[in-house]
Amino acid sequence: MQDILTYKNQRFHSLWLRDNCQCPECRHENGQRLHETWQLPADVKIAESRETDTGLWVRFAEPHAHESEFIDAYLTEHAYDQPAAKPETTSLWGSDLELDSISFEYADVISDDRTKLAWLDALISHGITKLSGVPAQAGIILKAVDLFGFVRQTNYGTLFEVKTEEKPQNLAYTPMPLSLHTDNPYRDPVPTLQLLHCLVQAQEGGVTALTDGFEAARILREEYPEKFALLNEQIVRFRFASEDAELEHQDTMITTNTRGEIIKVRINNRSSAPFQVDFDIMPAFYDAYQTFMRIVQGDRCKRTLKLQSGDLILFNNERVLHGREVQAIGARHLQGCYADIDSLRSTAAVLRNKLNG
Ligand code: OGA
Ligand code: NM2
Ligand code: ZN
Ligand code: ZN
Repeated sequence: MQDILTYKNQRFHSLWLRDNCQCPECRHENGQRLHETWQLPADVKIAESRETDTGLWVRFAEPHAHESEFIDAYLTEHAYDQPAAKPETTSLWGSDLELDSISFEYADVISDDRTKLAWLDALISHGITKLSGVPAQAGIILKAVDLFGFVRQTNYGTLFEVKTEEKPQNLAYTPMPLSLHTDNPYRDPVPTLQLLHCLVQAQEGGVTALTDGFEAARILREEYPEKFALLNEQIVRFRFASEDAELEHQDTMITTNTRGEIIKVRINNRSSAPFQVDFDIMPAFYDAYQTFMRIVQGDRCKRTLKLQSGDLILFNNERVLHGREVQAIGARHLQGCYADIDSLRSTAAVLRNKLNG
């Protein structure tokens, strides 16, 4: 049995307090934990405690005697009894997405840290951003990645050229329309960010379509909970095969965490392998998938825009689906690459600390 200590109306367990001791024996100066949590006495008791000018002082009882001090802000920030509601960081959007809220000038982003942070924060909240005025030069896309992280190389290269090819290994390299999708669901792990930079726009067609997959999944869950459950539970396979690659991965189309929050969407018509759900479930599974795609492709969710030469979109590839509408007429050339969102979040956090002193 653990002791319970109440500090400013928040209860804390004795083991939690012992585990989070900040003394030099328990924490390296870099902040990393030195003791092994699994080796702490599960029944550690509190012998004595008092509120101090700065927070809380605790003395743990023999035979595990130890003293800890916690500053007030630490306990407030990490309280788990009645935790303060954390500000919502995800802004779901539909076809009414305000382009202003996600659009930035490249020149400002590279010269002004506040604009750069606003750009990264927009990616975190909306899952998509657009930069204008990115020089229409081959390879500049890698400079854009350098602003927040690292490129993720794949069998498509460090970066890939989205233009019509003679013998296209992927429908992306044709002028054909592409229904809304996330890239590379056949990979493990899936690249979490994608960038597309428009060098040359088609005379006609080649319009970009975007859907917030989290919003589409939210609508599916609200309107058809059983269909949501099928896409959330049934495992499907994605596959890509060419001369030099054979990639396969299986997972659900909509992934939730154990709290039921939608955290990943995986959709790619071109690369879906034959469904192999149970015989009795197959008809309902198709119905759920088709219903979800009607929501994804429908007027409530889908936002279209035509990228101009010098535009670059950066998006969360596990959240925002992208597509290409209408056969492209005339030369069109985009460059694309993948990257990962953990480094983007880190860059934003470091920048926020720097700017806020
Ligand atoms: C892709 C893709 C979009 C476009 O290459 O995967 O979605 O507008 N391209 O060409
Ligand atoms: N390309 C553009 O995930 C996919 O297969 C979409 C990816 C070929 C790198 C296309
Ligand atoms: Zn300690
Ligand atoms: Zn794509």
